[in-house]
Amino acid sequence: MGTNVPNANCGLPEDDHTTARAEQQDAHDSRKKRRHPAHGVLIIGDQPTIVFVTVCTKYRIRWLATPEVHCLLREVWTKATAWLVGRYVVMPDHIHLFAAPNDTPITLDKWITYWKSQFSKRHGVPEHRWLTDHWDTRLRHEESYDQKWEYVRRNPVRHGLVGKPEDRPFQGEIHALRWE
Ligand code: NI
Repeated sequence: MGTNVPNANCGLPEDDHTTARAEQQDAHDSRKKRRHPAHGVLIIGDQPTIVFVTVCTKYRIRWLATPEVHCLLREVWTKATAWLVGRYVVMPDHIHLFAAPNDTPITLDKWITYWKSQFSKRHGVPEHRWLTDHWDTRLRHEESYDQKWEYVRRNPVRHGLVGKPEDRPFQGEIHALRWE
């Protein structure tokens, strides 16, 4: 784990994302270069698509890692089925998740906007806000979902959260995404 200097990378230390560069660095670093994330997710024919998504809280306020929020996120994701949430990690100020389109014309961006607003409506805490934008990147075909998950799953250790119960992340899987 590195020093916890807040920066533009979702509040992550710079050395957090020196391994498994593809999706994590796209997710976090594109913000520094562009100010706004690039959304380049294409769905190509019948090829299976898995997208790695990072969603942050507004001002990186740490309100996500509670049982209530985790439970509601799971409910909202379970109902918002245009895209299927696979494995995910809920950190205090950001979420990493994998998602796959569920035979849908609804874009990833619209789907994310939808579940964020559903969540906020039901959560009912006005000061708990989402960053408007998000980061997404499509896994390249030769990449392994399992390997990416292993990397993301270790996020809490790299974030230095281990041993701090109040910051303990929440993680799980809603749908088993097919990656064949
Ligand atoms: Ni992270």
